[in-house]
Order: sequence, then C-alpha cells, then structure tokens
Amino acid sequence: MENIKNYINGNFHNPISNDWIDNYNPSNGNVYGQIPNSSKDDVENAYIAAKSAFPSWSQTTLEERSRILLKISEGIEAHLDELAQAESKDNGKPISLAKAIDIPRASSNFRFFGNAITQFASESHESAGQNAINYTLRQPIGVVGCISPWNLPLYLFTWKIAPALAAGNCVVAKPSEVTPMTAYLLGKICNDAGLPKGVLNIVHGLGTTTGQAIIEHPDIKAISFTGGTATGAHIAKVAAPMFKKLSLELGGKNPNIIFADCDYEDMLATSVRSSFANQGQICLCGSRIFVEQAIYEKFKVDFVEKVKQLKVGHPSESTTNIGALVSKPHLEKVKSYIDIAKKEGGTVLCGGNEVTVSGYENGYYLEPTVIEVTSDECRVNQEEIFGPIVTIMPFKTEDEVLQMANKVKYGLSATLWTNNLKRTMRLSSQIHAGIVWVNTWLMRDLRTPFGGVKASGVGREGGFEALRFFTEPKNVCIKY
Ligand code: TXE
Repeated sequence: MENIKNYINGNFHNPISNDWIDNYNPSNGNVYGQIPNSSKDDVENAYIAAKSAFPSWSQTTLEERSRILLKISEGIEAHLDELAQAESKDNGKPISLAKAIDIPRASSNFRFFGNAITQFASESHESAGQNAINYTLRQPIGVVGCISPWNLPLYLFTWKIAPALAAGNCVVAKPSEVTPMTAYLLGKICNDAGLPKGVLNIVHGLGTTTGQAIIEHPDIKAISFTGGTATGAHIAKVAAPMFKKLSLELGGKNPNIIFADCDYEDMLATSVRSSFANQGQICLCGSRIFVEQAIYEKFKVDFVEKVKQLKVGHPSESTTNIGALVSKPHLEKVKSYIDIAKKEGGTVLCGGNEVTVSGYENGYYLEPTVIEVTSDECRVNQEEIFGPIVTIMPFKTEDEVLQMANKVKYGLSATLWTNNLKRTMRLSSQIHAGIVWVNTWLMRDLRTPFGGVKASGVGREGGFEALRFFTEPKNVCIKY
C-alpha cells in the first residue's frame, strides 16, 4: 500500500485525527493506498508554518526566489518518469499523456514563474505641475490557499503554487483527494531544491473537511481554486464575506465551430484530440461540435471513423489513447448522460458503452462517444459532462452558430476552424469565452491570460495576471 502524508514545515506528518481515506487506482478499481483526511488542526499547523516562514520568504531577493523555483523545475524534470507513472496510476490517464503533457508542464510552470518574477515590475506616475510622484508597490499577500482538481493534478497544482511562491507568498495547498500522489511527491522535490521550510505546505483530504478548513481560515487571505462550478460558487459564498481575494477557474462547455473553408485534415485530427484528450476530462475540451451544413455529412462519417480507431486500454500501455476515467462515481455520472441524450432524441453514432479491459475488469473504462443531437438546448449540450462524450450538429449561418455557441451558462474557451479572416475577427470578438483558439486547440503561451467568463469563473491565471493576483498593489504618493 502506498500511504502518503501531509507536507508541513518541510516535514511529513500523519493527520492529527488519524483519519484516512482510500486512494483508488482507476485502471483496476483497487485501493492502492491511503491519504490523510486532514482536519482543521492540520490546516492550522500548515497555516502556522506558512505564517512563520512568510517574513523571511517575502524578503528573499527575486534572484534567490528565481533560483529556487528553477531548481524545483529541474527537480520535476529529473523525476519525470516517476511522476508520470504516479500521475497515470492515480488519474487513469495514459502514461504517454502524463509523460508528454502533465509532468513537463508542471516543470514549465515553475520555470516560467521563476523567470517571470525577475521581469515583473510596477508603475510610477508623475503628477505633472503638482510636484508629486506616485509609485505602485506590488507586495505579496501573505499566506494564500491553492486548491486544485483531479483532471490535470500536478499540472494545475503547480500552475497555482509557482506564481504564489514567486510573488513572495507562503502557501497552504490542497490537491484533489482523488489524485494526491504527485502533489505528495512534490514535497521532497521542494526540499531537495532548497525551498525553505514552511514556504509551501501540502495538506490532503476531502473538500468538505480539509478544503473547507482552508477557505474558511480567517488568516488565509486569498484562494486560488480550480474545479467544478458548484464548488466554486460555494467557495465564493464562504470567502466573499471574509473579503478574501478569489481566483476561480471552473467548468466549461466549449463550442468547436467548424466552417466548410477550414483546413479539413488538420481540423479533423485536432477535433479528435480536443474531444477526447485525457478521456475528455479537460475543462477546455471542445465538447459541443457545430459543423457548417455543407460539410456536415462528410464530417460525420470521417469523424466517427477516426473516433472508432481510438484504443481504450490500460493507462500503462503505450498504445492506449483512452485510459480509465478518474473514479467510479465520475464514470457513473458520465454514463448517465448517454441515457439522457437518448431520451432527448439524440443518436449515438459511436461508443456509448463501458469497456472491459482484460485483466482489469473493475477498471473505469468508457468508449469515446459521439452523439448527434437535433437541438442545442438539450441537456447533453448544456451541461458539463467532463468525460469522453461529444455532441455534433449542423449549422447554416454564422449568426445561428454564434447564438448556439453563446447559449450556455459557461464561457471558458472556444475553437474556431476557418480561413476567413473577417469571420475570425467577427466571431472571436462576439463569442462568450476567455480563450478562443483559431485553427488550433490547447496551444498555450503561459504569458497569456487564462480563464473564463459566466459560470466558468472569476479572474485570470497566467503570466503577469497571476503575479498581480498574488500581490496587493499599493500606491505611494510623495509631494516634493
Ligand atoms: O471538482 P470539485 P471535482 C468539473 C467537472 C467535474 C466537477 C466536479 O464537471 O465533474 O467539476 O469535479 C476541493 N471547500 N471539473 O469533484 O468538487 C476538492 O477537494 C474547499 C472542472 O474534481 O470542485 C478538490 O481538491 N475545497 C475542473 C477541488 O476542490 C473543496 C476540473 C475540486 O473539486 C470543497 C475538475 C469545499 N467545500 C472538475 N469541495 C476544471 N475547471 O478543470 C471540494 N473542494
């Protein structure tokens, strides 16, 4: 059994209450370890460690902070295989994906913010004619909370922690209880990199116990959260009256809009990826596919043929394209939408069935599923499923598809396939989303603002947006 511990003040500790929860391996449905279900007392100890470390860390020079963050980045890189194996085992994602995307991006997150902090500056404003100069300080907040989800565990965990540390804060962080392993392994990498004790503290446990203790802690001044919209709303309700700074990266139901003038083969290959990467468990997946009428029938045949070629298999197999879904409850939730779609008149063009992978009969496997819908207003087209299920339907005009694209409560990302420049500019400016990809998907420049509108969240991560979130601006005005 692989039991893990909390990482507090640079050391590893059991939960004070000695309360543990099972950690499942999605590929075979077995319990393979136990993780702390940390209580308020554990979170308080983590907070005290962070508070004690803050004076020194916030006064550490940018060069020294940068040096340590770059060493953490190198440490993640040096442990790529171990971390990728752990991620794949914990989440059910193919090992190929963990090795190519998840872990390299976790390393990039620390490298990017280790460099960005040495370039981060603030403004001054001369009040002409008044003999006054204003300068803006951007000071670290203090102890901040970082709470992350199970779909891209180390990738999203470090996406919050790296800028928080770079900006001079100390952190109480909680990964998802469903995928805690790589966060646990990060602790030793941080120690080896020379991160001072207490600067980063990692507590494990359920959202309702450990997560709740973090968001309601009176002295944890900012919360950076990625997860479901419902949980984001709950966090806002708790934190708002405490005047905490909030960054909420929530769910999505992203349109993939395909015009007849697109580069067809590139669109087709990328649309398979944007539909089913990570078993469709990425908030940025293009789960609603709208295709211009002129190529709809051709697309339907070609897309279904390509999806049928995707191999559902054990995550450790190099040939696996679709691994296991992250948990039994999530598999059941995703499966339920197939019945819902049928009841609403949808047609399952391929997939729709659980898969039994020989030798792993109790694993959580589902075929990649394409459902043709007759209306954009059906539940399967409105609600975030967060699994290997996409819908397709035709459209005739730009206005029609723009209306359908925007007619959901979410507004995270959108993908647009066209070579018509004016149409690109028109639609990109009118789509309700924080990110619009044109003729590509999931191409990421970490300097860009990342986040969504409406029920997809509040605030932006990435680049200087993240460093601004994790600092407090103060204007100093001097008359001379
Ligand atoms: O998210 P949760 P889950 C969507 C997706 C998924 C749904 C729920 O649709 O089906 O959200 O997924 C912690 N106080 N996304 O269960 O519950 C929790 O422990 C403080 C989209 O993963 O939001 C975990 O660490 N923390 C998303 C984290 O919040 C609490 C990616 C996320 O858990 C808490 C994942 C509380 N009261 C799911 N309750 C994306 N945007 O990428 C829970 N948590």
